[in-house]
Amino acid sequence: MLKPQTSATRELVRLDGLWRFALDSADVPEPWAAPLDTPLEAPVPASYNDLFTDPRIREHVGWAWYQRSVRVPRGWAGDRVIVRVDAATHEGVVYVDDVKVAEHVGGYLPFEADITEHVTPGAEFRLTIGVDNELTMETIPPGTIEVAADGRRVQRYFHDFYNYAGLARSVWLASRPAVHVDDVTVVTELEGTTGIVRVDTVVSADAAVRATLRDASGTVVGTADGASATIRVADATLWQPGAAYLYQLTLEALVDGEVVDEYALPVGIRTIEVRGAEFLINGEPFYFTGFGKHEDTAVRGKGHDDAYLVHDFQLMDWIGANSFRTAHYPYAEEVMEFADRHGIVVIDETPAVGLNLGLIGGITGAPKLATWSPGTIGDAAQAAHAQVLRELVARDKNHPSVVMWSITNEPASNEEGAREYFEPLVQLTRELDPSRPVTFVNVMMAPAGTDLVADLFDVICLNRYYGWYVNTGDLAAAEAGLETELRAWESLYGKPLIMTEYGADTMPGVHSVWDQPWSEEYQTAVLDMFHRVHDRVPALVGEQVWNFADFQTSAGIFRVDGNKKGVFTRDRKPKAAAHALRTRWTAMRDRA
Ligand code: GCB
Repeated sequence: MLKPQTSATRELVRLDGLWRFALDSADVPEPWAAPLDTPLEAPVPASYNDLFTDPRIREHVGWAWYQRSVRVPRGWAGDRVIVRVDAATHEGVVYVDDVKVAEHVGGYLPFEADITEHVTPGAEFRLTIGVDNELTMETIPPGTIEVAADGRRVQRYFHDFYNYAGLARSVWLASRPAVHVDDVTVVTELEGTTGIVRVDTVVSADAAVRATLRDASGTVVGTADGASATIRVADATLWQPGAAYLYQLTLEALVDGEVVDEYALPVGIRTIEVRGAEFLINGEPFYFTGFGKHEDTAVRGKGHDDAYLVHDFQLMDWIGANSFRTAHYPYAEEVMEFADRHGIVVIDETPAVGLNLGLIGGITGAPKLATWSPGTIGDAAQAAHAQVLRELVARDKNHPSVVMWSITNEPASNEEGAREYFEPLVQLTRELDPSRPVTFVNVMMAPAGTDLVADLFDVICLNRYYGWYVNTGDLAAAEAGLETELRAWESLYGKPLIMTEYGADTMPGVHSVWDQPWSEEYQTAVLDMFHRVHDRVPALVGEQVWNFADFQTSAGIFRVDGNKKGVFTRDRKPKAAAHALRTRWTAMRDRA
């Protein structure tokens, strides 16, 4: 599904702003059937949880309703009218007046509906969107719902970030010609200095296709006719980490020689290859520096915000980072486009986090459950996981910034059943996109030798907490343990390794001359210890600190108003470690 845009043949109205808002209630069985009778208004985009002071809203489990009226521009007569929801967490349903027009499961990927038959150009309609935040053993990510003694439903989940819900990204009304460009896949290769741009276009009906590629100054550098086209660009300017260059591809659908639709998308010419234990971008070894991030800010929750987008990328540039992982779910498309334009490398992750019931059991002392079983993570979750992969690749396949798919974070890859669960999903990812490597993020409890799936992947990502969850406060033991482990991965697989999480919770303002956990000095010392080991292990091709910034989690005694492993605070102030990282990473950047 292509992102809606304005073009010579398309128009777009952003439906962001304040919507009427209400929790689901037995008193109003059909909230879409009339104007919502509610004192509450909620902004779109934003998670709803932290907006209101009422704890029943923050901890609500189930459906919530957003509603507003929308006028269809009168000039849209003759076109298709589309509603597009960039994300509804975790399940969404859309009504136009009394008619259900769309349903979608999965909280971090877009969906749309053609509503032409239900609306009139020039007239208003009532748009109602329901969002359901429930996580079960059949959803990705998974969760369980318990019923408390007082009858309240309580959502439990196995991942370490708050279960924010709502319409956290934009909602759009779009026009599109009846005969239109429906999809496009762009893959680039290099032959010497010539860029090869392969373009596969899908049109909605019988129409001819014309592709035109322009350079950044607008000069046409190539054209091609047909749904399957190849454009050769002599002396191509490459999309490089830290030096983005984007060509502009315009696709036209033609009927009887007349242009009926036009769709444009930026194209970065670059190659990705895994060779032995190296990760190559444009044939050059690439070393990832940066972070596992989150979409998380005060008040907005996971609500997308362009000011934070710009500021976060500024801070990543300041600190010398060249990459990040979209931990632990696909991010807003605005983020991906920004990375494309600014040359930031992205490991694009699905929301398959928390597929590890032993892990949570270990921490809470609750009985351990087998992760991969019919009653826990079984066929239904696997089907949901496959669907998320299809939708993620469909959405993000054309971003030059995306260099690799991460299909899951910290699954129970040491438990029986892991291989049966993952093998078809890796296969599916490769079929969906043969042009990018596939990785997964390995958890500390499944080291080399006990992990059952790592050989299926091109690159092995590791989250390790030596010096924090193990060897707490003992950095000498931590250093020895980390090096021994990395050497084992290196010799067993011979594949590139990336440290996708390492770090320590840190309260800004806590200081110590000793190795004291929670102090700013200790966070720096843990990172320094990892860096000494990273520099000694050749197969280690990247380091992404956990986390870019502090973020909110569910309530618990392991967290102090959220996870404090940020190098920046939640409001983006640097802790001492930020300065140390800046020294290391800017020096590495200057040497590259
Ligand atoms: C992890 C998880 C991440 C947590 C982190 C932590 O391994 O991947 O989601 O937030 O550890 O801080 O415990």
